[in-house]
Amino acid sequence: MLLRNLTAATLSSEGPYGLIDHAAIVIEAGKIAWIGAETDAPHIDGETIDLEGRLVTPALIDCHTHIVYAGNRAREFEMRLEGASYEEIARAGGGIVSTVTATRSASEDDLVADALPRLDAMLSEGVAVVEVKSGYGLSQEAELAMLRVARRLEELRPVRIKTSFLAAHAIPAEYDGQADAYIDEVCVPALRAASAEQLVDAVDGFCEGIAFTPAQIARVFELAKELGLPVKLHAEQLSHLGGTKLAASYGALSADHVEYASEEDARALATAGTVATILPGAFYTLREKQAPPIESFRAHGVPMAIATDSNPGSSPLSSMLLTMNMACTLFRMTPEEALRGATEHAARALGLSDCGTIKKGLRADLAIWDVTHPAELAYRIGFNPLHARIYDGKYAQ
Ligand code: DI6
Ligand code: FE
Repeated sequence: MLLRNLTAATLSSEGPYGLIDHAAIVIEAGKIAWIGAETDAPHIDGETIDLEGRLVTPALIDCHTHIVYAGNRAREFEMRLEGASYEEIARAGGGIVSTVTATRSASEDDLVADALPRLDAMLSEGVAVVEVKSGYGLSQEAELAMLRVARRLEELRPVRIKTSFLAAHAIPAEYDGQADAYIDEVCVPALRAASAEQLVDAVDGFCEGIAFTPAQIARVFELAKELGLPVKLHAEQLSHLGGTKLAASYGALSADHVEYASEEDARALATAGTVATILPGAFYTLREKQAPPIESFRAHGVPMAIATDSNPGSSPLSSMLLTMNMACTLFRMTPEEALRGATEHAARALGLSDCGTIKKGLRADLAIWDVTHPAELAYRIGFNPLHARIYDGKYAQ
């Protein structure tokens, strides 16, 4: 298939956005076979499609989500508007733990049905890869169920799902005050079991005052290392506990949130080659004041990904386009950083090297937009200019 009469934001060639005007793309067997100026395009036997000047980018990647869960937390939203903080609600047994109760009592079929509309919202904005975390089960059985549901989503839609094991997300009521016992008796055996069932692509944790200490997370990461699984971490979201440095010391794929990360943390991420995943949806929802140190990340050359953090509590968001806008407006990232964060660097945050830019040999996962310049993607609010999505070399929706 030859796509012609388009502008390509390749993110891989020279100049801003790796832009190629009057471009063409040849797709063969699900891969980019050729990309360049249309005047140089090779002759092909297959179908030719005129894109009438539209913009083509790599398909978007949402590299941090919690879309598998039951119920919602609209009541908690009301409580926060009445003055309660996210942490107070969590300590009073609401928050994550209330979603755990709903998720444990749902069947796997129910969880699939609940997750699909959230996934479909993402796909409708040109997303081709979604990371999905466990973490609302908090028992071996319920964590494995969540991961099985995540895997099933991939069979039901044209999308790639990458799973992260996140049993170290919160302390369930039955282990109240016994975080160490929860790590040893639930997280560790559940990770062994989930890994044996091939349900785990990466291992995650929540390093925070209301969750787990760096020492507790390190025990989970040691097992991940033994099992040969990459790690990532919710770090420095609400306070500075040292999770970012811990993640970097394990060569993590990413450290996520990182609002309270320091200059030294930025240096550690750069040295380790760990991506900083920026999650403006949670910052916005919780009306946080501390913005992540974007300038330090820039100065030290830390690759920045952005993601929705789609979850029922701190980020009931399923729009990568709105996330791109928030990254610019709230954190002063540039529209080019936002687009790279939603593609190139998001791929890296998932350990994927076959997508995220438009380059010969990579997967033909593309988004075709009714815009003329890529900055328009981050600029509009609540408007979806997607014309079509190409997944695995085929038009998909
Ligand atoms: N940080 C988050 O933003 C989500 N999990 C986490 O560790 C919040 C999850 C929730 O509130 O349900
Ligand atoms: Fe999260």
